[in-house]
Amino acid sequence: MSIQLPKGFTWGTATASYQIEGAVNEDGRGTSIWDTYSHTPGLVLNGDNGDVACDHYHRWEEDLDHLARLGVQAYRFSVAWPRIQPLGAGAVNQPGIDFYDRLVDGLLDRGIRPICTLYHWDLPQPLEDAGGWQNRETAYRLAEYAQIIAAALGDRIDTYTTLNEPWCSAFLGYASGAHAPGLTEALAALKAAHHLNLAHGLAVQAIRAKVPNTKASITLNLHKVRPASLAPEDLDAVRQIEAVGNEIFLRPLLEGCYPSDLIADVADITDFSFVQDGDLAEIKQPLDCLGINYYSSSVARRRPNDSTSTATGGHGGGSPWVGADNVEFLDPTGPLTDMGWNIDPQGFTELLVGVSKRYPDLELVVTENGSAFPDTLEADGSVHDPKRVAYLEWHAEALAEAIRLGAKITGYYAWSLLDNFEWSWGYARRFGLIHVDYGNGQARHWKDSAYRYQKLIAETSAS
Ligand code: IFM
Repeated sequence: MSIQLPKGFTWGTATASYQIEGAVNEDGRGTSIWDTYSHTPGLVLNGDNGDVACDHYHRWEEDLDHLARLGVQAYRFSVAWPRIQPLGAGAVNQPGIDFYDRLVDGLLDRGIRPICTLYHWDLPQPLEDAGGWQNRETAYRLAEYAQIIAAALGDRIDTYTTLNEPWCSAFLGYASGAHAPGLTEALAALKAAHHLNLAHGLAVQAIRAKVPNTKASITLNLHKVRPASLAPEDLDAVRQIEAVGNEIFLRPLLEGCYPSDLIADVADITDFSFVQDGDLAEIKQPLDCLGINYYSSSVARRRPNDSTSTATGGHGGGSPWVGADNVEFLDPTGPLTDMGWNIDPQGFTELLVGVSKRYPDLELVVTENGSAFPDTLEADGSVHDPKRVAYLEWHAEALAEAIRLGAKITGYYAWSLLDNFEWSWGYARRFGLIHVDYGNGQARHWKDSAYRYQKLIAETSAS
């Protein structure tokens, strides 16, 4: 495989606090909605939780050494809000700040640029008790927390990302119930989406007020959906999914409006009166780059009248596809990952090129891409993961193809540095380049895919 990338292209890996840190009761950390959710019997596979996870809180130096050995230029991590403000508001917990302070300095000492996500789903539980993302006030709390982090970490951070995948926070958290806090209410999810958008806009302003020259961003998991046929009703099914899956974020963030077709699709649920005067101006802040996470694609169609399909494109009790009850997803085809997701590098290229065509001045960064497969740790410490290696190579080629076709992409972050807590799938799904031996003190072992990524970075980063 030989790929061409622009000079200065950034290779990195990504992780998230609750998925790797553990140490949930240490140094004054408060409780998050994922502590509550994962400790509720029956919600997470095998009863797993993030109490220990990869024990990154104690092993962070070793993990940074792995990053250095991989040769990445940047590392995308998230800050656990409950470590910084255990109650989600007011008093700051200095030991929490100190942890990220050390982490950031540790990255810089190794020549790795820190990319900091403020919110990767671990909302302080007291904020959820007050309504969580359904409550407009939570947006203001995120801005306050953003200001604290910006003041503490300042210009040592290369890029601040306000939110990771707000679609998941809103629609898996409040509509399908597959994620914390586990609600299944369509209106709650729509309110949450708006308040997340507002939180982003307020947080960007708070960050820039403290660190004027830093880069500000947000990461979206944009859905690549194809129609089952060219029939108008199937094309409309795709439009519906894109409206509530993508446009509900892209349009307010980048164009300062909610799309009229989305408003019509959900008219039975809400009149959008939760959007207050001035909100859209707060939300539409100039972005230095847009993060895009991509794993797979799907095929949608108008649900036939006699359909008995329960395929909703999500998991959990309800459907995340608010306002799209008349849409169904076809079962994925071809080789699937351990998540049951298809493998569609061409969809990756198309998605990136499509967004770049719409927003030609906007820099794009692939903030997550990767695959889960079952792994075997051999007696000699090796892990042979040819499927993950192939997934990585295909998507690196697809990325290069998108750039060749004109997409303005400046970085790629492999998900994930380590095997970790895969939310409602617990530890039963492994996305890491590096194997974590949970039964054996969380020992780290490089998989073949880690060696492959190291080689790819070395080959494409040579000056
Ligand atoms: O593990 C998650 C991550 O937290 C957010 N993006 C998708 C990944 C794989 O499901």
